[in-house]
Amino acid sequence: MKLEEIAKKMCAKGKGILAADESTGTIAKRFKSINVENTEKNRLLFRQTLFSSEAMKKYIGGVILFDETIKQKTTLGPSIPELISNNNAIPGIKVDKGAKPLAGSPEETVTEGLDGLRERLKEYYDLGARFTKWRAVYKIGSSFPSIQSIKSNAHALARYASLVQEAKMVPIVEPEVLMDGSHDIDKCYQVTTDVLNEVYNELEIHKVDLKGTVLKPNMIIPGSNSAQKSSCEEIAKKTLDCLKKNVPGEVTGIAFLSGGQSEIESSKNLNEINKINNTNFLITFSYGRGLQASALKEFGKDQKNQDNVQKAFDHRAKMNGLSSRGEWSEILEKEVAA
Ligand code: 5MM
Repeated sequence: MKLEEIAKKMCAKGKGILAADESTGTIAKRFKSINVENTEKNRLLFRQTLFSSEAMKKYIGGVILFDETIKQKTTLGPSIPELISNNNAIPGIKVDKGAKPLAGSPEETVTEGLDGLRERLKEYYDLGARFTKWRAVYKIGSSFPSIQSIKSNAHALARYASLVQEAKMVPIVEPEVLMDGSHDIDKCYQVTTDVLNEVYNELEIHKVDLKGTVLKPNMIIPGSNSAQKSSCEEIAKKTLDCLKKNVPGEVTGIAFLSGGQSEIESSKNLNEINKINNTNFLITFSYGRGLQASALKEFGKDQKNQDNVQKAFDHRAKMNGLSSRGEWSEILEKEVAA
């Protein structure tokens, strides 16, 4: 498949991406919150339960995996990437090695993982991956993000994306401006503008074909400790405006991260964005917490009750599928949940 076709399939109307690429440390935190032991067996059980649910075929275009997961064989027979492909979704892989302190500005981070990436990409392609993800993280503060952080992360994202296309996979480019802080929505807009400009400047220098990429950005929202509360209409308007002004029109898909918003907030905001989307971008979700929080709770109650875990996941995936069409409503949210 051509890269553009892969990107279109990942973000097809009514579908989105499941971010299940929590590294061992992050999944440890998630499991601790539900009192589940962080063992390889439990990680496999939780993830294969999600990947074999009804929602996969209908609402999920792609799944982002972690290195351990893409190499696992399920207890159902197929390998994890086979299980995902059998459900008509595309397996993808997180290839960065995490955000590390940035020398010269150690309170900020730069994402590492370029060394040996060409070789790792070949291995992941052979395991069935057809897209990848790299996440850069920017924090907002009185003197953050620094120019150094904006430039170094954009450069790494572009070198990553270029290598991924060489390996015939679609790069998800994820520049995440964190929600942490007491900044207002306009500060988020301004920082996201600066970040996106530098990212697309570097992608152009590194000859990345934008049609074969998916952007995974944050929405434009006030900081999580801000006194300001914005309506979903304002969030949608400012987010779409920021994307229209700063993302080149050739980009095929835009799949948001949930970034610490609640499940309902992230569905509601995505829905509002799609209601007013007058661009050619396929706009959808690439949620981790926004898709898994309720399913994780059910898993905490009883790891053997796969039906309840799948029911919770199916519901969230369906709600976000509706949001990707601008067809979600609070009535539907309650009706289906009941
Ligand atoms: C699922 O979490 C991903 C992995 O995080 P770590 O590398 O820190 O373990 C994360 O990159 C995720 O894909 C994005 O941040 C979006 O997830 P949310 O939960 O914000 O939708």
